[in-house]
Amino acid sequence: ATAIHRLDYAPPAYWIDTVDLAFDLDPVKTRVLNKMRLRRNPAVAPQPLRLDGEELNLARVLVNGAGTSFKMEGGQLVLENLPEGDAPFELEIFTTCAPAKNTQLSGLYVSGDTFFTQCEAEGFRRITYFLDRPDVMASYTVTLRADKVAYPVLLSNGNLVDSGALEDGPNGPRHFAKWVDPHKKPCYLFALVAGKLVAREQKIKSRAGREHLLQVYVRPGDLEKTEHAMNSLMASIAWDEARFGLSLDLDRFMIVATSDFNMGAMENKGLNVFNTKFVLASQSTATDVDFANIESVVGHEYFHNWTGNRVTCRDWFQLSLKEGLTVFRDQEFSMDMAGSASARAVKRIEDVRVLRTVQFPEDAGPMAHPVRPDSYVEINNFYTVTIYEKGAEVVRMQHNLVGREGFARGMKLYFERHDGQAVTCDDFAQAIADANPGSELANRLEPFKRWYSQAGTPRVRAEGQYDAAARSYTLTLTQSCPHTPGQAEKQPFVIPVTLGLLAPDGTALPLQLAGEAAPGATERTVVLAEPQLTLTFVHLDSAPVPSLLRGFSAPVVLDCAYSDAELLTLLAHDSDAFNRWEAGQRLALRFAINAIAGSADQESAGAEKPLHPAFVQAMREVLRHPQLDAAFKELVLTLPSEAYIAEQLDVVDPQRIHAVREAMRAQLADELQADWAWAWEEHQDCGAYRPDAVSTGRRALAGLALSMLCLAARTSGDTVWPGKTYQRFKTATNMTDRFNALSALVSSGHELAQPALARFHALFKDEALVIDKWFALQASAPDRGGDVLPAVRQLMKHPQFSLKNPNRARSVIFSYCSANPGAFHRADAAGYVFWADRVLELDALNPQVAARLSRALDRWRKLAEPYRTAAREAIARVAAKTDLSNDVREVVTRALA
Ligand code: HT7
Ligand code: ZN
Repeated sequence: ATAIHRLDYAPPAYWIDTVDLAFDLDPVKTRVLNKMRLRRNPAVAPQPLRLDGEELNLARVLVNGAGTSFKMEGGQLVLENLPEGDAPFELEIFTTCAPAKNTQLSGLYVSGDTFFTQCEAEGFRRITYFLDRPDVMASYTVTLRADKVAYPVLLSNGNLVDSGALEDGPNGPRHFAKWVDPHKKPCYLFALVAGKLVAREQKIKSRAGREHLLQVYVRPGDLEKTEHAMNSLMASIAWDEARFGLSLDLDRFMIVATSDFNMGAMENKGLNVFNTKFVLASQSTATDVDFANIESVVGHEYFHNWTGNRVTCRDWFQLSLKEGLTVFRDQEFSMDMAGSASARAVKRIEDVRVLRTVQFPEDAGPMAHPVRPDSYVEINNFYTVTIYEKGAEVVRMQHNLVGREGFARGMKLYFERHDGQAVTCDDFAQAIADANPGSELANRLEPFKRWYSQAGTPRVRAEGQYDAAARSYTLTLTQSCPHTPGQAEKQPFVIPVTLGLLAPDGTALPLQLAGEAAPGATERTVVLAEPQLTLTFVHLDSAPVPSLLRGFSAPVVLDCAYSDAELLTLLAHDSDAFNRWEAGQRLALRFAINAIAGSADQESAGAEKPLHPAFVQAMREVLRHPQLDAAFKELVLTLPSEAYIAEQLDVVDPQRIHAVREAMRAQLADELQADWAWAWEEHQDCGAYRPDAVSTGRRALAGLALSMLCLAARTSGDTVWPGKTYQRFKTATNMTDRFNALSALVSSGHELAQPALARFHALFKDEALVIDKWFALQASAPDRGGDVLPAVRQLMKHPQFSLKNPNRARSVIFSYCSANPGAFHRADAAGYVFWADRVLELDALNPQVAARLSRALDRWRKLAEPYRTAAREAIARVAAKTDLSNDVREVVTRALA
C-alpha cells in the first residue's frame, strides 16, 4: 500500500449531483442498484471516471441506459467512454455484497439480525462503486426492500416519503420504504438500518418554531434504557441553539444503537448510529461515567450536524476540522450542563488527563502526526487522540484568544462563508480570525496555524527571579519542541499562557508589568510567540509563587522548578482549580520519580513510603476540606496513572513504576485511614439516584474511600472494611456504587472478590454492557505474581467471549494490553506474545480494531531491558506476516522505523 499525501489533493474530475439507491436486503446477498447523475467538473482536464469499490460483485454498468465498456484498475472501476461535454449523464451500476460475511463492520453489515452501515471514512465503496471522497456532495434518494417479518423497520437518511407492501417473497411478505434526504452530503454520511427495532419518540419545537420528531431506536427490551439518551439529545439541541444559534435542520432525527461497532458512534445525516455503550443506561446497569459519556457522545454526534455535515472536510487530511471542533463543542456542552464553576473545572481536569496520558505519548511516539497530517496509508489509523483531543485544544486556544463572544462571531462567519461546502482547517481558522480583527489570533494567524502543521508537544520552561531591592519579579518563558517523524525542525508555536501570582500566604496578587500605569487584575493571558518571552512584574513585596498555564491554557509540557513548599502553597490556595489539582499531581509525580530512581535515601524505607509527610498532610486537608467539592477531591486524591508517570521518564521499567505507584497508594491508604473512613461515612449516601455533577462526585469520592479502606485492610489484616464493602456490593441500588465496591474488592485482591465476581455475573449475565465491565475489571486487575495473563486466557474461553464483537474484544484484550501495564509488561515476554497473537487473529476479522490494538506497544523504544528487546521481537513477528491489512501494516512499520 502506498501513502497518500495532502499536497497531492486535486478536485474531483466529476461531480455526482444525485444518487438513487435501491437495496434488496439479504444477509447473504444484498443487491444494490445505484443510479447516479454525474457531470464533468469543468475546472479539471477531461479524464476517465475512476470509481472506488471494495469487495463488491459487479453485475451491470449502464451509461444513459445503454451498456458501456469499463475496466478494473487497482480495485477501481474505470469508465473511459463517457459522453463528452458538460451535460449531465446517468450512470447505473448494479452490484451485490455479502453483509453477513462482513466482520470488518465497515460498509453494510449485520449485527444480531439487523442491518447497519458504517461509511466513514471509506466504507461506502464497500456498498457500491462511487467517488468515495468527502468533497463530492450529492442528493440521495434511497429505497429499501426487505422481508417484512425479519426487518419491520427500514431506515435511511432524511424523510420517509413512501412505504408499503411488495409482492410476497420466498420467506413471506416483503415491504419497502423510500427515504429522501433534503440535504446534499458526502457519501461517508450515508446510512441505512433495517431490523426488528423499537423507538422512544419525542416531539419537540425548536426556538425557531419548527417541529421535529426525535427517535431513539433499540432492540425490543432495551427501550427503558433510552431515557437518558433522549434527554441528552434534547439538551444538545437546545444548547446548540442557545450557544451558537444553530438549529436542527431536519424534520426527523434518529439515533439507532448497535452492539457491534468499531468506534463510539457515527453522525450519519439524520440517522446517527451508536455503539450501545453510548445509548443504553439505567441506574442499575450503567455507572455515572457511562451516563456522562452518553451525554457527551450524543452531544458530539448531534453537534456534527453542523460541524462536519453542513460544512464538511475537503479531504481526510482535514479530519480535525470536524473532529477537533466537535470535541471542543461537546466539551463545552458537558461543562455547561455540569453547571458550577467547580464542576466545569472537574470536566476540564478530566479532559486534560486524557490528553496528557494518551495524546502526549502519541505525539512523542512513532505515530506522531500533526493535527492536520501530511500523509497516511490507511485513514482509519488517523482517527486519533491528536486529531480529536489535540485538535480540540487548538480550537480552544482560538476560542480563548478571541473570547467567548468573538468565537461565536467567528462560527457565524464560518457558516456564512462555507455552509454546504467541503473545506479546510485553514478556512476555519481564517473565519475565526476575520470575525475578530485586531485580536491576538488575527494578529498572529500564520504562526498560530503551526499548531495544525507541526507535530509534537511543545515544552515551555519557566524561570522566575525575584529582585527584593527592585520589588520586581522577572519571569522568562522559553519554548522548544522535540523532533517528530519527518519533522526535525520546528518553528515557534503561538502559546497562550494564562497566569497569576500568589503571595507566600496564598493571596492572589494584582499583576502589574513594568511600564504599566496601574495594577491590573490578578490573572491575565500572555502570548509566547517567539522562542523566548521575558516579563517583569513590579510592586511585589516578596517572592511570589507563579501559577502558570491556568486552566491548561495550551497543550504543552510546562517545566518549572517549583520547590515542594511552592507546590504546597498552590495546592492549598490557588484560585485556579486546575492548577490546584496540578500542584498535587506535580508533587506526587516528584515522589514517584524519586522512588523509581531509587536514590540513596530511598533505598531502604523510601521505596515503601515514597510520599513525604507534608504531602500526606496536604492530601488530608484536601480530603477534609469543608468547601471543596467531592468530585474535585477525588481527582486530587487520585495519583497520576502509571502511563503518565512512564511518560516523564526516559527509560521505563513498567514493573518498577507499578510497584512504586502501588506503594504510594498503600501509603495514602494507611496513613489516611481515619480520613477515608470519615469520607466514606460522609459521602456514601447520595439519596435517590441522579447522575448530576454533585451526586456523581460524591459517589466517586465514596468509591475511592472504599478502595483505599480495602487496600489498608490488606496490610492490617482488618476484615471489617472488606466485609462492609461486600455488603455494599450486595445492597447497592445503582451500578456506580455496586461496581465501585466490586472494584475495591478486586483491586485489593481480597478473597471476597471471587464470590462477588460470581454474584455479579449471575445478576447481570444477560446485560451485554455489564458483562463487558465484568470482563474488563478482571483483565485490568492488579497483577499478583503474574496471575492476570492466565486469567485473561481463561476469560477468552468464557462462552460469552467473542473476538468478533469489538466491545467484548476491547473489554478483555485491550483492558489487559493497553490499560494494565503492570500485568502486561512481563519479564518473560508472555504479555507481548499474547498481544502479537491477538493482533494477528483480530486482523483477519477486523483490521480497524486490530490496528488499534497494535498500538499498545507504540512506546517500546523507551522500555528498559528485557522488555525492549522482547517488545521489538513481538512487533517484528507481527510485521513479518505477509498478508497483514494496510491498517496494521502501517502501525507496525512506523513502530519499527
Ligand atoms: N465521525 C465518526 C468516526 C467514526 C469512524 C471512523 C472510522 C471507522 C469507524 C467509525 N465510526 C465512527 C465518529 C465521531 O467522531 O463522531
Ligand atoms: Zn466526531
